[in-house]
Amino acid sequence: LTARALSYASPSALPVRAARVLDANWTGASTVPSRSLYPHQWSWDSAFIAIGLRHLSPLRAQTELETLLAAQWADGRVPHIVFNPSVPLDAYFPGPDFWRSTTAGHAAGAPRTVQTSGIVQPPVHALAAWLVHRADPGLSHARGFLARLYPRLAAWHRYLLRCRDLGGGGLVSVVHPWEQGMDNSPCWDAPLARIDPAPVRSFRRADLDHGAPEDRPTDLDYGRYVRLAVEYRDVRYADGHGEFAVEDPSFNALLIASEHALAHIAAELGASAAARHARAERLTSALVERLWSAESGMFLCRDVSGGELIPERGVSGLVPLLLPTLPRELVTVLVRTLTGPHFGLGGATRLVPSYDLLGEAFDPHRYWRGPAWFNTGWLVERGLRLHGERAAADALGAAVLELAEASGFAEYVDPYTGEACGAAGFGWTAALALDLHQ
Ligand code: 9YW
Repeated sequence: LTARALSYASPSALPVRAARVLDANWTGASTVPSRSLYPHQWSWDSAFIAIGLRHLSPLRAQTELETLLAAQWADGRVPHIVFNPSVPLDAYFPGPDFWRSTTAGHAAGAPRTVQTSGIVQPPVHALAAWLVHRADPGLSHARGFLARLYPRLAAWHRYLLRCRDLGGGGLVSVVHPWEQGMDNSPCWDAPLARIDPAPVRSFRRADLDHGAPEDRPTDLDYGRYVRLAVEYRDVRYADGHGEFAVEDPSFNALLIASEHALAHIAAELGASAAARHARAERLTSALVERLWSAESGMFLCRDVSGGELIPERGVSGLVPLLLPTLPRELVTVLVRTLTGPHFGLGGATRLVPSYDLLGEAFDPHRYWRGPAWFNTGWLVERGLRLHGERAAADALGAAVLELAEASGFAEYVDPYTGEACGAAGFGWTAALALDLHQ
C-alpha cells in the first residue's frame, strides 16, 4: 500500500473521522442523529449538525436547515421530528402512526406531504442559520438562503412567544420533557410525578433494541412521556390544556441567543435589527427575574403548574452563560458553580455533567441524569469564551475534541472517565467537534 492509501485506510485526524460520521448519517437532504437509535430528522440535532456541516459543505448545511423548516406547521411550530418515509414504522417509537400529524395536527396546520411529531425542541435554528450563512456568504446570497429562511424563523419564534407563554411572565414553557431535549433530567421528576403513566404494555420501546436499559430512561418515565404526548395529540396540539408546563433556562436562553441571531439576519437583509435585540433584552430580564436562584448559584427550572422553582441543578441552568448581556455578577457566580463541587469542571470532570455530581439522583451512565453531552459542552464553551473566560473555554474545547474522538463520537460519556455511552457515530458529537476544531 502507498502511504496515501494507508493514511486513508486508517485516518486518525479528527476532521476526517468526524466527516465520515456526518457522511454516514447523511440521507440526501438531512442528517440522522444516529443510524440505529434515531433514524429520522430531529430538530435541535439538525441545528447543531448544520453548525458543524458548514465547515464541510456549506450547501449541505443550508439544506439541512431548509429540510427541517420545510416541515414547519402553519401555526409556526417546528416539529421535533421529521419522519423519513422509507424507514420501517417499528424502527423508532413513537413513530408517525403515534403522532398522526396529518390528521390530529390538521387544525394547527401540519404539513400534508410529510409526517412529523407534534411537539417542539429548543430553538437553536436561527443561531445555526446565521453561523451557516457566515461560513459562505456568497453561496448563501446566491441561493437566497437567509431571505427564504427568515420568515420561517420569525414565525417559529412568534409561535413560541405567543402560544407558549403559559406562565404569563414572558418566558416560553415546554409541555413535554422531550421538548426541552434532556428527556429524563431529574429536573422533571417532580412535575412528572403528577402524571398518570400510560400502561407499559400499551407501547413498545424501540429504543431498547439499541440502547442498554440501564443507560436509558425507565419504563415509568416512558409511560409518562407517552401519556403526555397522547393528551397533547388528543386536543389536536392546541396549547394551554396540558398538565405539564415548565420554564426551562436552556430552552429560553437558546431562544434569546436565536433572537439576537435573527436580529443579525434582519440587518443582513436590510431590515431593522433593533426590535429583535430589544426583545432579546426583555427575555433576558425575564429569565433572570423568573429563573435565577442566588441560593443555588445558577438558573433553575420553574414548574408552572406548581408555581415553584425546581430545586435540582441540571446543566440546563448553566446554558444561559451564552447570553451576551447577562449581568457580569451572574456570569461570575455561574463560572464558580460550573467549576465548583456540583459540576466539577476542570477538577473532577473535563466535560460538563448533565446533572449535579452531588445530587441525590446522580447516575454517571443514565442519559441526562449525570453523563456529559457534547452539545451542552459546546454551548458552555461558547458562553465562557464570550465572557472572556479564555482558559476555561480552551480547556473545555480541548476536552470536547479529545473525548469526542476517543469515544468514537459517542452520544454521551461518563463524566468522570470519559467512557463512551449510548449510540456511537452520533451526529451532533461529530459536528460540534468539527466546529471546535476550526
Ligand atoms: C427521543 C435525538 C434526540 C435528542 C434529544 C435526546 C434524545 C430521545 O435523542 O431524545 O427519542 O427523542 O434526549 O435531546 O434530540 O438525538
